[in-house]
Amino acid sequence: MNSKFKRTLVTAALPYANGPVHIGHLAGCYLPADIYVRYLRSIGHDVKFVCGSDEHGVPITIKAKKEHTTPQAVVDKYHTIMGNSFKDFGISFDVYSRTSSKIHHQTASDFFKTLYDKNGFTEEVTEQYYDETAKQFLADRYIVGTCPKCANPNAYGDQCEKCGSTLNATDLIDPKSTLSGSKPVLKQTKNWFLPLDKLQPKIKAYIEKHSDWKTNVYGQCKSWLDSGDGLQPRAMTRDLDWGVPVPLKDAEGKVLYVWFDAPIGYISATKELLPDTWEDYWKKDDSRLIHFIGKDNIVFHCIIFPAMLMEHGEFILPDNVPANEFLNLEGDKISTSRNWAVWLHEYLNDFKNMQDVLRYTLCSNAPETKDNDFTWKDFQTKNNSELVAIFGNFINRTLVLTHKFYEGKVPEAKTYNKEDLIVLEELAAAPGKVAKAIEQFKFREAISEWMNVARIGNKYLAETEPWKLIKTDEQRVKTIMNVALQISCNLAILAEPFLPFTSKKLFELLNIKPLRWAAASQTSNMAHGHTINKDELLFSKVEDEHIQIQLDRLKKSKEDNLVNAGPIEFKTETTFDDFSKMDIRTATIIAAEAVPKTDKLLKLTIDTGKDVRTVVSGIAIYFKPEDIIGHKVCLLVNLAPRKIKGIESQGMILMAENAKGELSFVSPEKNDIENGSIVK
Ligand code: B3M
Ligand code: ZN
Repeated sequence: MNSKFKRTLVTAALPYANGPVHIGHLAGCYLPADIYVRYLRSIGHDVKFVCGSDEHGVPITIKAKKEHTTPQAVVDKYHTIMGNSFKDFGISFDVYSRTSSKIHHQTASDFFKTLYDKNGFTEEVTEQYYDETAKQFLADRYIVGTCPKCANPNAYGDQCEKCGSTLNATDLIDPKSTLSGSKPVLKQTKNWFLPLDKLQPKIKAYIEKHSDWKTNVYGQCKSWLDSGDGLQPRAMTRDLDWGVPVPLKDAEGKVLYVWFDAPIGYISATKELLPDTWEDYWKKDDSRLIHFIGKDNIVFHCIIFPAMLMEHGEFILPDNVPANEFLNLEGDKISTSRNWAVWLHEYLNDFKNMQDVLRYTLCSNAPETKDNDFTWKDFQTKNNSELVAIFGNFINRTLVLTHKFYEGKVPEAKTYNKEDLIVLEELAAAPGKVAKAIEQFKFREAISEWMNVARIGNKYLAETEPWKLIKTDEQRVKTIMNVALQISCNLAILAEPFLPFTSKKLFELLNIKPLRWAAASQTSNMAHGHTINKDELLFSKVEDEHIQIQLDRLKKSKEDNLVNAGPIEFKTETTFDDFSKMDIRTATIIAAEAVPKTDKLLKLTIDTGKDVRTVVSGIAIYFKPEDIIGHKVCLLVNLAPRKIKGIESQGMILMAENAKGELSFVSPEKNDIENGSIVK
């Protein structure tokens, strides 16, 4: 551990509270962060581990719309689900906070105000996209289009997930509203920008001081800084109604940009945890700030948040940002909307008390330097051939033989021979090797160094064969079993960061209180004469049928996705009475013209058989006026009239719309059916 630092604050990305946690999240940042923190605790370092739900931003409001509920209801639901499953999985946050909390609103609001008072923002009236149908500004994920940098057709208004660029919605080529599918219009509005262009030299100096960061992280930062036009000013406020209100007089209807408020969530969470001493972790030069994140969050943590902190002036800057790449599942990108994921809460339910098997699999296969794949087959192999066959087998043999030969009492090692000494030396060197790898954020290497200790133990027993030797050399067997018990104990110590449940159980079996890291360089933790507890299996085999259930579930997701190519869900049940209130008639379009100054609307003149009326319809993108004159349609005739662009619309024509937003008329099959016929 770098002794320059007296204390460390570790953060893990605040997950959006719009869905449960899956293995991609775990492998991306929560598991490595937890391993790191548990290790620091074990060496006695002063560390705090903070996280919480990210409850603002467009992903939440989109989810609320989709589920016909409020953003608050969405975040309440997922905050609880996520918090519980992290806890059950052994992610040992000191606090799991949330950004809709009062303390966070206050902290984020004050932070903004401080920057504002220091002239840290530029105030700009710019043209932002606006959805005329939904009557709202389109920020961030409300808008998709083609990325100007890599041509990905599904880039969001704030970021392209393909090339990682941060974008402004107005950069997108061919933008489309995700609310209505329509082409948005530009409308003027005032927002506050962080002048990243002006801050670029400072940010560059900061990044270049950290060339020791993981290559994937440092490389990404450098490429933004060095790319053609460098950093661009970025709006830190949005015209939305869900978020932390902008604390200024002339900012009604505006909230802080979610990526402005979310990282401040780390500060609020620390305040919540340590109301009196939180500043020690954020403001003292001998404190170290480390952000564990996934690769899609690099720019926000390495450039934007540090820029905010620099401008604020009172805070230390992140010392490291160990970001992982992505974890795929069975060869395919993990996707919430396609239900292509292993959900943590489902795993915990299907594999009771097997948290550590997933922790082991995810850690030994973590996407540390490149994207990686999780497969159920590999999960099974890691369990059966490593946890059961190497580690579990070694521990079990040791415990069983100790009971068999010595009624559970640790025998004394009087003299060591050469092979014992080699093993003991390797054992004493192990904590240093594991620690070094953890401190360098090389968790795969760290866990494999740990498993090596079990390998050494297994090999030792296999070569010394105490079960045979007991007949001829009782004294020698005492030494061997003593060594095996020391190995077992040190395995329990070193396992704690990775496999906390197993570590705890193993200490219980050994009948000793959990020991800290430093004890693992000793080879005498198990005192002779001490009685261990009855042996129990630490791991059992995962059978093919367990794996098959999971594979079948994924197969079903794939099939479901093929059937409903679109995410259109059915509405809730209604009654016949409600339906029969609608008066729908057959009718004919007799005239059509575009509504001036709009690109979506047509003014239609319609013959209902009883009267001729005007209907304004948002179909202009798909239909030209001249093509639809004479067309038979179904018309909702008793819809209350409403004014659209100053024209009174008297009814609504029925259209079919697919998931892509394409429209088709719903017309009577017989073209000569009389106008005014009832549709029922
Ligand atoms: N909620 C994005 C994510 O969940 C975002 C992270 C915030 S960290 C301050 O990937
Ligand atoms: Zn791109």
